[in-house]
Amino acid sequence: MGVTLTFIAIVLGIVAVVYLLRVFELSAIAQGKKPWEVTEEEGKNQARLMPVFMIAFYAFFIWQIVHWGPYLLPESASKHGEDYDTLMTITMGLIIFVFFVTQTLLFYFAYKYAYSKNRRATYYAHNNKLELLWTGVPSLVLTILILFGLNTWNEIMQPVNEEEEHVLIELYAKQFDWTARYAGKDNKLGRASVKNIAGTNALGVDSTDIHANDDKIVKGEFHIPVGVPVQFVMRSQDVLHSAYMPHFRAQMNCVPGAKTQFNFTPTITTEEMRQKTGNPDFNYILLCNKICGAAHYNMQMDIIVESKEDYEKWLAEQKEFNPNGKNANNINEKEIKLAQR
Ligand SMILES: [Cu+2]
Repeated sequence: MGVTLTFIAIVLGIVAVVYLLRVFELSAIAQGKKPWEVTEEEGKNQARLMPVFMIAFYAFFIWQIVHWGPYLLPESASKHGEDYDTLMTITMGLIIFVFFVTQTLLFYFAYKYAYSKNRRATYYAHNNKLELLWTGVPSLVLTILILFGLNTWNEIMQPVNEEEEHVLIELYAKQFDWTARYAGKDNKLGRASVKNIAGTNALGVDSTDIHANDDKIVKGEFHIPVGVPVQFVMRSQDVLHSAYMPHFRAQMNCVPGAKTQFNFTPTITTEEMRQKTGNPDFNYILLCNKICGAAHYNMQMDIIVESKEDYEKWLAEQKEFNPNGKNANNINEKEIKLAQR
């Protein structure tokens, strides 16, 4: 009721203002004036307001940066994140520079060339040199930015070298939580399929695959070692999700029926980042960055970055998926026979 009354009051207020303006207009016409014509004095007043508005506009822009700046992400905690941030800084710097130049010109021209009875506009239809300049310069700058971006992208998306030491983790998404699966001693993830999902096996890991025996399934939080490349493989059970690890400048879609991947090398431990940010409760986080349903906001997992020794100690405490390797051998023999054919 209150909302309806407020709405009616606002509408009536607008109607009242419109009629009031109409009354002024009609009374001006009755006095022989032409209210739709802009006088030179009115034009000059508008022109004088231009620099005032420009300064207020710039002040607001700078205030926004200072006010919201502290809410931005802290420095990148992954190797590739530094290149990513450099690209971002250069792009933003360029945009802000162009913003100041073009807006200043815009306001200056509006001020300088306010209407004057004694001045006529020059008819100036075309200038090839100018056209070339303002097409050529932005094209060149954009081409350099795009090439720089493509190069950075290619480097980021390069999969981990299999020969080198690395950690292999599967991030499994479903409405509405994450599960991490470590590849275990053999550093190979066991096969998995939706057909195997049953009871406690929410990830559908194939217990007949020998590589699945030593896989370790972790919920709530997962750990990664500092300075070691981590290869992530993403899967989804139901809808599109997106694995988003903002502090590592990492994001990848999780697509039902397909595997996607992303890798990065963490460079700052959780403890170090707590000191850097001055926040003793700081935690790296894995979020879902696709609105995937009602409890999407709740889909997150903490990430702990620690020394290799601490990481290995933690991993050793986690349970293996199939410690006795009950059914595993059969399939292995079958696989060997298939391979021999
Ligand atoms: Cu989700």
